[in-house]
Amino acid sequence: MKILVTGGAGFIGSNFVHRTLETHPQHNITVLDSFTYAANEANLPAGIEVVRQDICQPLTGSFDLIVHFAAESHNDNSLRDPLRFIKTNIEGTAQLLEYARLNDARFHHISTDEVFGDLALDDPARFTPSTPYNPSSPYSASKAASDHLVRAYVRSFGVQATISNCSNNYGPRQHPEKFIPRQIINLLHDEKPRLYGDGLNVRDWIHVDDHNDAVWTIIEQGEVGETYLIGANGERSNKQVVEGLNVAFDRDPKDFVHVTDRPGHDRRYAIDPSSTEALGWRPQYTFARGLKETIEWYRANPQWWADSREVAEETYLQVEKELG
Ligand code: NAD
Ligand code: TDX
Repeated sequence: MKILVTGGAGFIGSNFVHRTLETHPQHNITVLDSFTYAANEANLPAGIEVVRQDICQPLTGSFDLIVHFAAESHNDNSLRDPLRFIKTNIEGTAQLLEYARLNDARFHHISTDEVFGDLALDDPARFTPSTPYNPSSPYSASKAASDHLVRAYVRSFGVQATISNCSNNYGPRQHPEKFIPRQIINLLHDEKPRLYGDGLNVRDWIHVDDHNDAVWTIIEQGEVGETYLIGANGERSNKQVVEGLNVAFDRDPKDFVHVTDRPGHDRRYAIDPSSTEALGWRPQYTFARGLKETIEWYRANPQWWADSREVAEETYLQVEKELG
């Protein structure tokens, strides 16, 4: 197949490209990316074909399959500049769906568990494909809208599309603005991890390779028109994650600081992954192994994160001042 990977220079998309070269070398990959602040040239394997283009522009060329990762992906940014999220995540997805409609291309849409809103800490429920949508931030609302567009194109035009909603990813090549890399890099500088609010918010962590293997399972085994939820039974509070990181750096587990909370901060996400497990997929990573390898990756690649970390920390400083 000729595969177009949108957002292939970002975190999950680039890991998908690397993984696909290992596990599905028979396919031909093109990356489409507009190289926003979130992209990194060094994420791309040598020799890969790249189209530098905004997904809001009409797509040309001939592709059998589009795997659509490109998005504005950071909640904190969506609180400062929501319209950028509406444009890329909604209009950009619609533009790619038009290509799929007119060219009869298979489409896989990468989405997030955040479309379902949040759960209370003591709620026994987890998200399933039939959980009603209830997004909280401009980011998650724009992802929810993009999911609705995919379903509308399946129903109205017969586009051959599937959707996956995954929980929080971690692993190599994740931008230093995100929680786990930010704290690892703080610790590499002998600085304390920074927890929003009380630190009791829960995220359901999955290693990026497990996510991408699930995406391939859905592309190959999934039913067109269906939605699949991807998660690795990895619920942990942010405080637990930070304590584990401190231990990995031989520090006092309680040596972190609380900073002003994110406005509208979702309390808990939790995925019931049985829809994807029914296709035969299982996660391979334990959180302990994944975190250890991720720490080692950041330790070994300071040139990859030095510049983007500086910019991200300047922005965080500004946000902390604004939020008081
Ligand atoms: P990322 O921010 O690391 O990468 C996004 C990539 O998209 C970047 O390379 C960027 O340059 C590109 N991009 C952004 N706007 C573009 C535009 N208008 N045109 C072309 N390219 C553009 O994001 P990520 O964490 O890798 O997330 C990838 C996808 O996975 C997103 O759709 C996100 O909603 C979804 N997702 C992420 C997570 C997570 O934990 N990170 C979890 C579930 C789902
Ligand atoms: O410094 C921090 N301290 C902190 O406590 C940062 C950056 C974050 N946090 C908290 C906020 C969240 O509860 O950690 C948790 C994770 O934060 P993020 O890495 O910003 O991720 P989140 O907002 O949960 O969203 C992520 O998962 C779902 C991705 O960024 C989204 O793209 C994906 O859809």
